Amino acid sequence: MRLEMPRYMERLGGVKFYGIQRVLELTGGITTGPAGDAPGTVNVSRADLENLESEMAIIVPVKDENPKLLEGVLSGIPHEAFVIIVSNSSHDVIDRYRVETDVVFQFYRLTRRPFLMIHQKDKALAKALAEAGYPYIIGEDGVVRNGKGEGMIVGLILAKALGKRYVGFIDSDNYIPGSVNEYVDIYAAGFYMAKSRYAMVRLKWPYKTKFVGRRFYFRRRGRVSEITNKYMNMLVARVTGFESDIIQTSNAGEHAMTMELAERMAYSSGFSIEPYEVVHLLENYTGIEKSPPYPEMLSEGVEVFQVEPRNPHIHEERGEEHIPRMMAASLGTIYHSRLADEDLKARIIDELIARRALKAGEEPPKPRVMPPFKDVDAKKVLETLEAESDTLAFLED
Ligand SMILES: Nc1nc2c(ncn2[C@@H]2O[C@H](COP(=O)(O)OP(=O)(O)O)[C@@H](O)[C@H]2O)c(=O)[nH]1
Ligand SMILES: [Mg+2]
Repeated sequence: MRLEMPRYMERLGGVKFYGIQRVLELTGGITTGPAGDAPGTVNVSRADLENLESEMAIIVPVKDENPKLLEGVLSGIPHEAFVIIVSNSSHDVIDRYRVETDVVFQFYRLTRRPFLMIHQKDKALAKALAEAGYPYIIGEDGVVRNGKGEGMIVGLILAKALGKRYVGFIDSDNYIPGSVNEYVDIYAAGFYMAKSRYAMVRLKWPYKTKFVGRRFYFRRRGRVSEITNKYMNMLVARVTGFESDIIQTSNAGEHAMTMELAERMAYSSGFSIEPYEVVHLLENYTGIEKSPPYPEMLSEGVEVFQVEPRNPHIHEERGEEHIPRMMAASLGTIYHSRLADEDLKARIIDELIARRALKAGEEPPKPRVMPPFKDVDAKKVLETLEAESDTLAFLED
């Protein structure tokens, strides 16, 4: 895979944000000679991608998706990567989780792909997390709360239990297996470029593609993400004193981290998890915070790559109602940041009111922050699940 080298980089204390890099070739050919290392490009060989992917877990959050979509997503994940599915699908009318496990077992029979799969509401999961010292995602009813962020954290802890060095996320509602394939290769290419042990790769969809009338319409930007990026960059300006547009991936659901970074991050719930990751880095590792939670991240540095894939992003359409809620949750992470001043807060309120995502006199929701899982005994979580879970499906090679 050949990518553009980042054309610019902004260094904020310990955090390097690289500017958007586009994918130039999905397959970059030989990596030596004139075509191999053309100036301004990075060409990562198939073998290097596969090596990195063999140490990677891909976490797929699922909630009531069409099983055909899930099957397509599985088919797109490169063979070497280990698949972890965390499902919060309902089992009232039909047992959707059962249908999903059938899909995955059939896929295993035909491809021999190892996988691990669990239901978010499994009682043994909550018990295992509580015993291992991570009760933060358990709700009052004694099981893990609803939410995509909560599912992702479950996946991260299981990836740690399996000893994976890299973790990436792929949504289960993606219609294009080829784009899934490209996303995972991009994660690997990012880790190939990274110099720090603390690296993150975030994707910026080139287009949010919709079918309008009789043809596809390629919208250049998603609405929520464009607005979140605008205010995230204002938050950056509160750190540097300079406005910039360096951050282009605030809402990147498709993103990946080294485990060394993932286990040191704090997370927020539901759909605010992705923008909160950026806020957390800005608050703690840009030099403003004199005693950050993990000083080694400040001294070694954190690298954030932002890559634009070639494939369009076509996913399930959810209707308009959840957009204001997502926007309020996203901007809430910025609004409630300790870096936000009164001026920025006022602008966020105005924006949300104008977009009917907030009523006058209200504040956007405060993110519920969950601490790092670095000191959680992840292996113990998996052992408890293997002994007690009703929903765990786990097949190693
Ligand atoms: N495990 C889990 N996955 C979820 C939950 N809610 C949503 N998802 C999944 O998270 C992904 C993103 O959700 P989606 O509604 O497509 O969000 P959008 O694409 O950002 O609008 C999809 O794969 C969903 O199936 C949840 O509560 N738990
Ligand atoms: Mg989606």
